[in-house]
Amino acid sequence: IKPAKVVKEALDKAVEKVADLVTPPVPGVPGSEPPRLDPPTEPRGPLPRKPDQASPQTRSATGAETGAGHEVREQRGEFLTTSAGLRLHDTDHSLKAGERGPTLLQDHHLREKITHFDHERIPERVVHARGAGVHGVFVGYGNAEQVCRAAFLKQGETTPVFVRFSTVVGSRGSADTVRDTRGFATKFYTSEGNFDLVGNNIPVFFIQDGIKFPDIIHAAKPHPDREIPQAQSAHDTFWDFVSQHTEATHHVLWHMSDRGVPRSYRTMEGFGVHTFRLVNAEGKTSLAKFHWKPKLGVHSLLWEEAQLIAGVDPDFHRRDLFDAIESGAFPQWELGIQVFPDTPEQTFEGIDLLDPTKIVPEELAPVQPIGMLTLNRNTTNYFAETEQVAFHVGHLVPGIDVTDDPLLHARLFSYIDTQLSRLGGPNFNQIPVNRPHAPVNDMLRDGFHQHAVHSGVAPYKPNSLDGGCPFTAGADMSAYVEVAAPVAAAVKQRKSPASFADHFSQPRMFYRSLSPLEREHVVRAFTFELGKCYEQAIKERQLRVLANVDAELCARVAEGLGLPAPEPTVPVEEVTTSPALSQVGRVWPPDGRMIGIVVDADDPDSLDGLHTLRQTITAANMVPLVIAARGGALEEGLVAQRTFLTARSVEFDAILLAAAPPPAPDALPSRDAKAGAPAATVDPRVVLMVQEAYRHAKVIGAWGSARTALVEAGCTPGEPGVVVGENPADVFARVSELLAAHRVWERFPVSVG
Ligand code: HDE
Repeated sequence: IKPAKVVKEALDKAVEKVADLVTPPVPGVPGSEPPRLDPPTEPRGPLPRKPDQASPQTRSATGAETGAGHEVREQRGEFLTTSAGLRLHDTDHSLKAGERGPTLLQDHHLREKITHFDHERIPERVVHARGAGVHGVFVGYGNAEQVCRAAFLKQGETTPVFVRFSTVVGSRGSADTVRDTRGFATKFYTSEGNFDLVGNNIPVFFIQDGIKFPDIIHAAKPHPDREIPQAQSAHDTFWDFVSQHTEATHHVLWHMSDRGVPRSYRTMEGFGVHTFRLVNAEGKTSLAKFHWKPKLGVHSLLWEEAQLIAGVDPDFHRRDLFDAIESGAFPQWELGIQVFPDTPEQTFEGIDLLDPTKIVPEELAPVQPIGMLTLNRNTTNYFAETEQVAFHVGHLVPGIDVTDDPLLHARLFSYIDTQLSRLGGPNFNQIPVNRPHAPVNDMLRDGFHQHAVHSGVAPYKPNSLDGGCPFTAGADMSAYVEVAAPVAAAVKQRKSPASFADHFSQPRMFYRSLSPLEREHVVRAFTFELGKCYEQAIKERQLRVLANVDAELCARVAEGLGLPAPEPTVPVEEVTTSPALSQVGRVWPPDGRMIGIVVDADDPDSLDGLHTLRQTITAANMVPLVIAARGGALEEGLVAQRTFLTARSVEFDAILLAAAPPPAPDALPSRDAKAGAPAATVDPRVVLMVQEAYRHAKVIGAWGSARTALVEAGCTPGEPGVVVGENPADVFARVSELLAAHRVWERFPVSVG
């Protein structure tokens, strides 16, 4: 038996052992379910897995599903050891001269433990520091073969992926729901090598040329003198920059729209932003833009909700993603492409395809779905996977090539460079989460954190000593061959093409394509952000930019700031709108929504029908959460997962009232009580929950005596989105229908349009 075989067998056994440990219990199978000591107080009960999304487990058995051969370190070995494998006798007391010290320098375990701890942190990403990563699979539909030869797009081809969502500006510990662009980076571990699609949830970018990236980021990051504000664009330096750098205007419009505050990572679109060049098996090229379309629809928070959540649950998006996957409600996106002919001009309908501040409206070039992404496994270790994953726009596969977009070219440099300091050297592709699943046979050698023990003597080409190995592959053997795209004979210069000069018509198209209600949100966002600036000159300059976008937008923001609205400096021409840019007014599946159910722990009548209601909600792929004055078991099989102290309306998409619970002793005094008005009959925290849900245009349902709580909160039973009925089933049926629109938009003074 070869030693390598023994090691492999031992490793396989270890992996099996881990798999046993993480295999989820099978309800009803004796011995499979762990013994329960107390009624579960899990935040969310598991949702049934959808048949077409079945996965044996939510976490990968090998710890990271990161390719073959890496070691999984269990926390379960028999004895605690040092990193050199020495069994430890005591890890709580340092070695001292006598009980009272001093401590002896010879204590190797103390020094190793502390030294390692001292170096646990690595530099956070300079941008996109705050993120959440998960594993999944991508299945190609096959239809892309006409334009792209990439193997992972072939019909039925299943490719493991790792996706990391992120905010851009904030530090690693910042809140999830701040107004910001979101990163949507996908690593496809394809059979031909890794392909990284490093995109955002906004289809355009602040700058047209990568050389400006440090400028926009320095402007958006906290002020260098006192390092505030954290994870915000509402401050002077950001607006100072974008008000002078008008190519940012289109991105800024998206940033100020509802896209800047997504409801969930699961309800975000994703965009590759740049135009890529695709090549099919015959060598024919096309230009294309990548899109991710969420199956759950595109939904956002309201700004007030986003601000509340940043305090109530700063991990809101991260938790939402993790919980959804843990409970088997696997989020899905379709990958789509807009395809354009690869003409010498590289324009489409007059739009320069190399300008990353422009989109091509879907009405002009429909997004054609080419595959499905399903995220179905959470990480086992945040640091090992999410923190150490290294994406790179240069990780391409045969069939996908770059264009000359000057923003993309700077990125091609940046993404390796940044890992050298972030991940400590050039061998970051050997970190498990980054390892390709395709065989690697490079001639890169040595360097910090080298994991491979390379054999052979000739890591160079040509060589004869290693038999000339390895050989280069032909284009017909999945080798990557750059497209022989012509490069214009030109003089060297620091200049942008004239076709990059129009900075206002697309922002105008975006703004005017939104419903009145979404436009209202844009107006308020600008007014809020500029209202946080100290410098009058910056506000005035940004108003001059807005005047060139849309007179109404400019006038309304100016009014909010108490400043005069300036005249435009360019002709403000009519534009054709793109209805696909609006995210309201459509019907979406209500899957994954959080339904809060308020009960009275001391009133058994309020628990009537709740078992069935919870099952109905779960069967509809939504998540029921019972809220009571106190936690724990309410009756056999029914547990309060939230209390009036731990729940806040912003966590839920709809609130159901099964009771109007009286004020509990730990409730804060209400204003009414102070004013000497008749004592409140409903717990003030429930009243606040209903009032907030109402203000945030959420559906509210009540049955039986619970209607009192509605009335006490000032809601009129029967008005839009305030559903009353005799029993939970009828009320929930109506609530569920209304959730398809995401919110009760009629409740706002401005309509959806
Ligand atoms: Fe990035 N970007 N970027 N970026 N970017 C990084 O790479 C950079 C740009 C995006 O989850 C960094 O590994 C430059 C556009 C995402 O790990 C860094 C320029 C788009 C992520 C970097 C851009 C993105 C990054 C920081 C202008 C949307 C997070 C850490 C030329 C299409 C990836 C790292 C993750 C991360 C540089 C512009 C998306 C410094 C120089 C445009 C989603 O290399």
